[in-house]
Amino acid sequence: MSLIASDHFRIVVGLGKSGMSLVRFLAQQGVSFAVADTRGNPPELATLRRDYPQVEVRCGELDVEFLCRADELYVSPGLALATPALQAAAARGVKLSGDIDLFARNAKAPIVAISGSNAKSTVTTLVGDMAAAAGKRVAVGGNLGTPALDLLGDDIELYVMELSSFQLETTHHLGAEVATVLNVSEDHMDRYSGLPAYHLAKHRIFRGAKQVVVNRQDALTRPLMSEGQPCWTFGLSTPDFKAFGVREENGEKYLAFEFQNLMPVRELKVRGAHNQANALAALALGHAAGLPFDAMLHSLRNFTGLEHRCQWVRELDGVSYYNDSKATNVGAALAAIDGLGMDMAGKLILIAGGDGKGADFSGLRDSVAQYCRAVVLIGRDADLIADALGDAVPQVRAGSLDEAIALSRSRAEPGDAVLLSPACASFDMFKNYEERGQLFARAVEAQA
Ligand code: UMA
Ligand code: ADP
Repeated sequence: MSLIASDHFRIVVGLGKSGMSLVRFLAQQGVSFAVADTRGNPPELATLRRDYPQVEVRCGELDVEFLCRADELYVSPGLALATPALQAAAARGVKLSGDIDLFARNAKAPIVAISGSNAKSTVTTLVGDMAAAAGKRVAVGGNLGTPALDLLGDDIELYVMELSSFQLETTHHLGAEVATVLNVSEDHMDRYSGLPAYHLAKHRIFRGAKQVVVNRQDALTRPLMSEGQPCWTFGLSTPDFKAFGVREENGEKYLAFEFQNLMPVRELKVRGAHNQANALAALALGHAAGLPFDAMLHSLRNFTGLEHRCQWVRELDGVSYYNDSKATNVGAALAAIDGLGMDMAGKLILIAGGDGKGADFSGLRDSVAQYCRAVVLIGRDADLIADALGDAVPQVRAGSLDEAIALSRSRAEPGDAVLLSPACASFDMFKNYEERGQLFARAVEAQA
């Protein structure tokens, strides 16, 4: 049974992946709706016209009168709620919501909800793997991969959802079994008025959550909790009650729960302290969702990491090359620089730059000074990064990724690592971060 009123009229605003999943869902429920998109030719227009020719579509500038014909607008995550036409419709009493609200109302199995500035995809994938290893029929998606509404199914036993701040902005109630904000650092400052607004959007994930998971090393991840609400924590420090962390015994480091060692850290295949934190977060979420430790540890031992996240590409002339193209903000790049640099101070050549989304790059300066031999800057915001780094290390500019690789190669010495970790979005030079990472890996592999 659908949990949406059928006598109301809706408009789906945005016709990308989320918009198309809304169209499929609403059509299946027999709800009357139309579609609008600010673009002249949105990505799913041809699919919509082919599969749902009867649905009215308005492309181009949003028409407030048209929007006000609806009781409720389902706004795609790519469209800012501050868009004047949306605000005008809201002022006239039209409700603004999104696909995650509808998903939450219609999901019959428990939801593990994961947000954060970084590590969402890694932790979501890990928890999904853990649930599958435990024999659960699990659906994994959201901001990562399959849109939420396309995951709904009567046979699903657990939903593991990556949720972005954009999706959470339109989410009024989620009711997750367990929810977390993994970490909070500046991102998407071209869309938010500042860190407080971004933080508020992320914390909507806790609405109606039965249990929460908190990062002990990041106070901004801690929600306001009701009395008695179970709270599990994770962090790299020694764990106490209801906590996951790292314990050291006889010179060996272990992932641990409370006072019990779970597995040696060295058995993880993913590198860097940030990935130990990610493994602990996944364990905390999985434990809260009722997954057994043996299945979770089996998944952790086999997890080799996701593409474009601190991924080793090859060794050339004694130099290792890493693709961290998914580092689209300062926090992610710092995790890679610190994570790799810890074992090789002064031996990193960092390739950074692109579309900075209004970020403040000064946070990079100390780590770059400590761990990098040189920095090669690319893309639109190269000057902003150069100014923020000052004279921390030698810098050079490159007009293309190929040139950046050539310049890095000429500066690297045996034992060094070249790290593409841009701290920026890719849209000024590439289709997306995947294309940037693939072109980097291919160019590195082609080097003779
Ligand atoms: N757009 C318009 N006019 C519109 C609607 C959208 O110009 O009327 C533009 C937006 O500015 C945006 C682009 O179209 O740049 C895509 O927006 P969309 O809302 O149509 O996107 P979808 O195809 O529905 O994809 C969205 C998520 N995209 C964004 O949040 C920008 C996808 O996350 C997600 O996988 C998908 O829903 C399914 O849930 C991608 C992403 O980049 C991976 N997310 C950001 C991130 O991870 O940093 C938040
Ligand atoms: P998201 O889905 O939140 O973007 P990903 O798992 O795709 O997260 O990783 C994005 C970037 O963040 C990658 O560059 C990765 O190396 C980096 N990263 C991974 N884990 C962490 C962490 N715990 N803290 C900060 N950065 C991280």
